[in-house]
Amino acid sequence: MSLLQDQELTALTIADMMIPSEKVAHVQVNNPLEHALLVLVKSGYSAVPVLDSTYKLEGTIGKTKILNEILGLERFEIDRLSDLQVKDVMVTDVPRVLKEDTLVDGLKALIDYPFVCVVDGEGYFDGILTRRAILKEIRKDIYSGKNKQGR
Ligand code: 4BW
Repeated sequence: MSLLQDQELTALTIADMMIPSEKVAHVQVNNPLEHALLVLVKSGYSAVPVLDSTYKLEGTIGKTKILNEILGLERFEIDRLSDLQVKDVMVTDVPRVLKEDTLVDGLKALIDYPFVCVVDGEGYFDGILTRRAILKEIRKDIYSGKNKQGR
């Protein structure tokens, strides 16, 4: 039985469930939009975090936002991919959680977003918490027998 299975679901922290920064695909604010689209297409993710050169979280960027930005009246204006930078298109108003926050804090944030960024007290990027990670913990709890009604 894993360490996490021994813990009460509500005792779990974000640190127990997050994907650490070194395993998260990301782009930087000054990257050309073309690079961001390449990262998104190659990784297969719909959206990824945007960081500055010191690894501080700046926002997120997604495929739909990029494609909308380069969509002209009748066609995609591909040249705009090299004219624009990530900072021109990214979303900055994104929720953040801390490693020490609880599963419930993460759950609340993930109702409206597929992933939420984890930062430290100074805003440096630590990783992401995904819906998949939370759902896996809830499934584990249901099948562990602690919550027999859920069977
Ligand atoms: O490459 C993939 N591998 C696996 N194992 N699953 C994937 C992959 N790409 C997509 N998925 C699945 C996951 O269940 O599709 C869901 C939606 O993907 P998304 O949003 O629309 O690209 C995935 O759900 P999730 O694991 O809960 O992840 C939620 C969102 O978190 C993803 C993506 O925007 C972001 N994300 C997840 N892992 C990431 C990441 N961003 C950067 N780097 C990572 N390692």
